[in-house]
Amino acid sequence: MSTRIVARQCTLCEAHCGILVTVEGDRVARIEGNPEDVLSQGYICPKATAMGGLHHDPDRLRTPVRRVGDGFEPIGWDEAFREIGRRLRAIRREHGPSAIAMYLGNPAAHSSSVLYGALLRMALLTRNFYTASSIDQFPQEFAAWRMFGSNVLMPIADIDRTDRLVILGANPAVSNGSVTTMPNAKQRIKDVRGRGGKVVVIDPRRTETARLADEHMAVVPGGDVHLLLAVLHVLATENLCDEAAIRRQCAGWDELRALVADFTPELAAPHAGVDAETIRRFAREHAAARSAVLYARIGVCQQVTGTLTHWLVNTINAVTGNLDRAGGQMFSTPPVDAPRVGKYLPMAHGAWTDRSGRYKSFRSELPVAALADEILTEGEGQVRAMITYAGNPVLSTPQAGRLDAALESLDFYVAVDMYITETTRHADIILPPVSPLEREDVNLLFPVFSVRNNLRYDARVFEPPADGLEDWQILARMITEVVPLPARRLTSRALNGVFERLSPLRLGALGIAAGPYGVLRRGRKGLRVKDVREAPGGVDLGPLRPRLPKLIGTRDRRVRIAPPDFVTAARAIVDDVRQAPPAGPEGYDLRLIGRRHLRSNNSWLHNVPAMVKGRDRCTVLVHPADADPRGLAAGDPVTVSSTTGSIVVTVEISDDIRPGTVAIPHGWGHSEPGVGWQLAASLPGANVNLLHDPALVDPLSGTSAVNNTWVSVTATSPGTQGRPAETAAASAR
Ligand SMILES: Nc1nc2c(c(=O)[nH]1)N[C@H]1C(S)=C(S)[C@@H](COP(=O)(O)OP(=O)(O)OC[C@H]3O[C@@H](n4cnc5c(=O)[nH]c(N)nc54)[C@H](O)[C@@H]3O)O[C@H]1N2
Ligand SMILES: Nc1nc2c(c(=O)[nH]1)N[C@H]1C(S)=C(S)[C@@H](COP(=O)(O)OP(=O)(O)OC[C@H]3O[C@@H](n4cnc5c(=O)[nH]c(N)nc54)[C@H](O)[C@@H]3O)O[C@H]1N2
Ligand code: SF4
Ligand SMILES: [Mo]
Repeated sequence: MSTRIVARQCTLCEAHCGILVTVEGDRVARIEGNPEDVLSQGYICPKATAMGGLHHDPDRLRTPVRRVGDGFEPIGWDEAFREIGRRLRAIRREHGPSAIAMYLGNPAAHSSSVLYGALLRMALLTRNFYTASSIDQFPQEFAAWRMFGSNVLMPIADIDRTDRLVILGANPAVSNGSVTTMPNAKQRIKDVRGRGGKVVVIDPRRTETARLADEHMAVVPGGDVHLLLAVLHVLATENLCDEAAIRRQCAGWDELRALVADFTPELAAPHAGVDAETIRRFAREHAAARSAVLYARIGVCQQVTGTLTHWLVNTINAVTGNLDRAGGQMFSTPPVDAPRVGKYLPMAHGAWTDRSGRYKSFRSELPVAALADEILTEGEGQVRAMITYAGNPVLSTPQAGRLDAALESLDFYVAVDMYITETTRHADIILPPVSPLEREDVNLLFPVFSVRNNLRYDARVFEPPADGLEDWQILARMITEVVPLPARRLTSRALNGVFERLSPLRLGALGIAAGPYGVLRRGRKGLRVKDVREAPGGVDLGPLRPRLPKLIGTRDRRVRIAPPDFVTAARAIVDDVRQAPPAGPEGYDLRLIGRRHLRSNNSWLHNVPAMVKGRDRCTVLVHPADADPRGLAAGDPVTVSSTTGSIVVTVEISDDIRPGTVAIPHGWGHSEPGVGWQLAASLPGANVNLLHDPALVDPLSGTSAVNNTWVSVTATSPGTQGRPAETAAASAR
């Protein structure tokens, strides 16, 4: 049996760790870390082996399928594309372009095929475009856009050089970093302390990351905004800021100082759940550090205060002189210089809204919270057809249990996915791409957010099957089907011919050639795709370098630290601070937040045996002080209810979680009829998004505030475990 080893990356999460895949015959025998990888240096997490599990998974679709009755039957590619074109064009003719909605999910961003996803979105000319970003990093993009003039300019925490790392609402010891690509985050965090620095984690749960830190501050969910406003108060009133940096870089200091003038730690404490003395000490220590950086991620994004919190994070970094300097918050210089061109992208917040007028478009898309309504609400502008690409919104977005019915009601639904999931089971046609190990790629997105500038390469481990298509090829064919073409029979073939020559890899090579390291700038010494192909660990392009003020998209090239709409929204918080913190609706006395597990990745690794062996993962974590009065014992099935819905899961008791708060992971609840992932369907767990009210969003960015749900937890009778209980909203609406 022949044995070979192929170097590439694991593309499951943003870390994109370098892996060495040992292939024996036609099977993956082993996946190990690649010690030569310039960013991950041999590190992998337990999920890496899932790359093999996915490839060999018998439940993974290998051919397009068409719905017949309650099941699916194989169908040829040409027939599938013809049918898709015919149906989508007819719907557009009759109801207009916005009758076709598109949803783009997280794994799309992990291959360059996403470029074709963006092109398809443009070809559709629909207002109904949705992505997972509006339950993820939208607040970060929104804050970056208003402060730096471009949504691409989400600053990166320079954690490899900082003397003080403060992490809010992120658990990189498990997630390995997001919007700051940092493979082996655990070691990088330990290294901060190893070189004499300090690490502070602000999180309602004593997380795996908090355990690595010097200090853990168990903030109340959503209390970060109070905490940070009070920190700013101390920094401003005790003259602890870097005035020279503020004069050089920022605009709005006077407004900001006025805003926080009376916002004392004593007033903030009951809202933040952190005592005043700790807040004062935190601010002083932060200002005294040689370099210091606040790094915040989705824990605070998924809050009604998501954008405000990210604004305050960036602002504190700026006013303490830690923006655009080593050890602070920085911007990358990636091979395709997205940070430089980002400011030319149209953001046009509110260019259109959903039909209710509640959700504004941002970045040319609508918040996903509007999706079920846009399909179900009858009348002018109703969505009649849907395309999903690499997403599982039935499990990953709050829709009050209505998205199943909504998808089922569509005239036509086509999914680009390799599994029959809770979402794609409603499709008329499913188009599966080849497995990740069958594609060749150079990912140009994550170097934009990496802790070091780099370029890395994904080699094919297996040749794709003769009739296999990559995502971009599938999407290109769909573009051909939906763009208006004269003499379609003749011209569509010509257009396909053009697309086939424009693989994302080729387009990427052009981008690299024109980029800061490329042959067009550096001549013959410039970086080419060929160079990374020949460097099995990729190419290191050095540490992050200062890039301001040039990069900034604001007119005077200054950082807006007091955007008027942010100040107005914060003013309301300041004005209300003397009132008692809000309580939940009658009968709901616990706050629900999310949680991620090292062997799980959102909704879609649960069919790989090595990822789900061992204990039930979809448990509700409850503090003993909350479990005891409710008579809950570890391992009991319990009913978790909100005003929106209710589910049954197993209880886990731990003092790692802040009293009054409970945590449940998302992406579970696979036992719906008709799903194709057999192993996943056999597992316990329920869909936590049935509990979250879709109407609860960050009012600035429209991001779903899923870390802000009031719930009750009650003992339940055994035997109902793992099944969604009755969904209140499904009957109420
Ligand atoms: N309550 C709650 N909800 C959350 C979150 C939370 O913390 N709490 N987190 C949110 C976040 S951060 C995210 S990113 C979203 C994720 O939400 P989604 O992106 O909607 O869903 P995923 O679970 O990532 O599902 C990915 C789908 O893509 C398919 N897929 C995988 N690889 C490929 C590929 O290469 N090509 C194609 N065509 N398909 C592929 C998989 O089979 C799967 O069906 O969930 C969000 N939802
Ligand atoms: N193993 C694994 N890795 C992953 C993923 C996965 O599903 N599994 N998903 C990937 C994806 S798509 C993403 S976007 C990233 C996300 O990466 P992270 O942002 O690191 O995500 P989480 O692990 O959900 O961490 C969020 C933290 O916020 C805390 N939190 C909740 N509410 C609040 C609050 O109000 N304030 C504060 N301060 N903290 C709060 C939670 O307790 C939790 O510890 O992870 C990626 N990596
Ligand atoms: S951290 Fe794990 S899942 Fe993420 S890229 Fe690295 S090995 Fe893959
Ligand atoms: Mo995400």
